Amino acid sequence: MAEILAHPYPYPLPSLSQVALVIIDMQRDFLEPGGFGEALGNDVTKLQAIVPTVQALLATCRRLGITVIHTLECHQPDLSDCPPAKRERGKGSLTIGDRGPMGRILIQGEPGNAIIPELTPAPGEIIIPKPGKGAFYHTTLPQELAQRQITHLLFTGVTTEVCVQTTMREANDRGYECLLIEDATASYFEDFKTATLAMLTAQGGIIGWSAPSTEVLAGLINL
Ligand code: TIU
Repeated sequence: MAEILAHPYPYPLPSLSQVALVIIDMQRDFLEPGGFGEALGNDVTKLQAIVPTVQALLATCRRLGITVIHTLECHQPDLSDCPPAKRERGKGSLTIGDRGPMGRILIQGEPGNAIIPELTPAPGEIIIPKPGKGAFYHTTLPQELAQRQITHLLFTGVTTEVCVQTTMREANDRGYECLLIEDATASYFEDFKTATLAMLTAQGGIIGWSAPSTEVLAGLINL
């Protein structure tokens, strides 16, 4: 069986049709000034370094015909899917639903809620709007994966310790073989990224694997 050289040990790869590239929340709201990330007090420029790596992975997965899934953290304009607890959290100057320079913060369809132009989904790629941090909560992701008999998920995106980690844990509990691509995920806090990679892969890969994008690309191309 083909594999990816990964941590803590090689990640077995089945047929390409059972693999999906999952790109978590690469939205203007998190990567550009004036969105949700900045409203929470973060330096959003920290996330931009991974964009070329995610682009390279996306290009290869498209060429190989691997399923691509984009997620979007967002809420309905009437906020009916936003728990008051989430809206009140953070106590920033702007919160979810408020109008900022890129439109209403974290609201579906607003300019700031869009995926960054470098990673715009292609026709046929799966787009999963999600009201929570995890992509399995109140979404159609479980059905999309089941329909395609996907068993292996390669994770990228932001932020490592919030939406990426939550989704990878949800996926692991549902029996998916999960690998986090080390240089294709970013946090506003470098030490949180380091800690997340360590805790997900500890104890023999208690939640899953991690690997650099070079090894992921080599594994996929050899499949
Ligand atoms: N604040 C933070 O680090 N992340 C989020 O709110 N959402 C995602 O990670 N997408």
